Amino acid sequence: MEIFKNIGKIPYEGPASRNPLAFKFYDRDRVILGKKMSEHLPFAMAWWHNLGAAGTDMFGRDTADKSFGACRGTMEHARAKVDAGFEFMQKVGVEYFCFHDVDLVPEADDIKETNRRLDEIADYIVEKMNETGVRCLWGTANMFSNPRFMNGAGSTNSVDVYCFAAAQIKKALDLTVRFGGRGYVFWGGREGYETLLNTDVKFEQENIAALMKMAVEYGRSMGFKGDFYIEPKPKEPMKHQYDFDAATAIGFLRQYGLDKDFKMNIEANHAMLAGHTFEHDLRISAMNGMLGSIDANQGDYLLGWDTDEFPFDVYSTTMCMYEVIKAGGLTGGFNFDAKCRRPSYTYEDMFQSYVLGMDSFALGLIKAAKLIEDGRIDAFVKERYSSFECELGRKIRSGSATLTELAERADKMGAPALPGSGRQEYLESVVNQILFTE
Ligand code: XLS
Ligand code: NI
Ligand code: NI
Repeated sequence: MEIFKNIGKIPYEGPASRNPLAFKFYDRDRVILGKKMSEHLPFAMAWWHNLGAAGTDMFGRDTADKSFGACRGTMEHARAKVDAGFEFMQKVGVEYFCFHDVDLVPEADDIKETNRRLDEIADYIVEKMNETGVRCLWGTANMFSNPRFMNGAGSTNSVDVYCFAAAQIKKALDLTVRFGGRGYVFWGGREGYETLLNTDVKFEQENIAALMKMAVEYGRSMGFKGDFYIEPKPKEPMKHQYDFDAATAIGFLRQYGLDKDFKMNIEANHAMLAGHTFEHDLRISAMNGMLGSIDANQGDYLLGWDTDEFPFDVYSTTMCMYEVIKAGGLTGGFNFDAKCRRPSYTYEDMFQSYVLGMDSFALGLIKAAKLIEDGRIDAFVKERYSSFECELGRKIRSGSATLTELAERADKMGAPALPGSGRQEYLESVVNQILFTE
């Protein structure tokens, strides 16, 4: 049964089109830097936002109807969401989806019953995947919504809750493997604290690492070849979360010997909450060989929380794609962890949001490729460090210089010359020139 009856397949019509339900920039087969746009940009639909979120906020109930013709909270509704999701992905041309366990079925009190429901829906999802060619980007377990996780999952003070979390991870990994997922995500939703007065930080971090280690062992034992991801976020829901940003998460992974199996899943809005730009966390991940996947959304500088808006800021998508291209692409993809605004409650808005998000990233890709081909930024950066291209510079770089020989050079030079202009304003004007000309 067709759910989005008045909406057909979203076509590419080009920059001059005024059709709201057509792509202006996302032309999936267009080749950029030797690869198709669709290969540069493996987009994914987030099950929870697109098929679940209905506009509720702290002050008001749902504005959108996401029942898809079924009674919510039933297995009939779970199936209707599968129907809606696959129809949506096909019409909008998105080839991947991401899910939490509890996005797929209503959760029962007893995990055995939840798991039975998950198996039932997984059969149906696999059927749809085979029919359509849609694939799974990553899966995860929701270990933050249920009251049992009020003190965290891996960081909980209750050994029973810790075991329950382990059981959920085990099942979510089973499903991810069954769906052929590229990755498995740990977003530490409540892995943090409200006050140090009641918290043993070391104990909690060690337990989180132990849980991750067990997940890796289990996943690898059953043939999961993909990446595990940490999705850093500094706060919300907790006041302080342990996976504060990419640098913190990478340090944690190295400390506990998890860095070979894990990469980062960087969310734009989370980077902003950590006081960083999106591209900062991408750069830190990439230079450590740990840029895995992206949660593609954007935040609002006037609001201090995770607003999960659809990407609109082309400066940001351009700088993102600049980092991604330079890193050689993602092993994961671009998951729209984003939701329509509360007053955007129609089916058409759901599609319109994806048109906006996909077009914003397509534009970002086109412009980032131009920045790289243009070469002025790269040339400037290279030149900026060129003073190290001397014998002593090479010794410093290779780690064989001594403090004494550097001091000898300083003794001979008098005052060093100023290190050269950073030319930020010039570089920004280059970006604008590329952004606003054909
Ligand atoms: C919440 C996170 C969440 C993860 C998956 O802020 O972004 O949606 O992506 O659990
Ligand atoms: Ni996310
Ligand atoms: Ni988020």
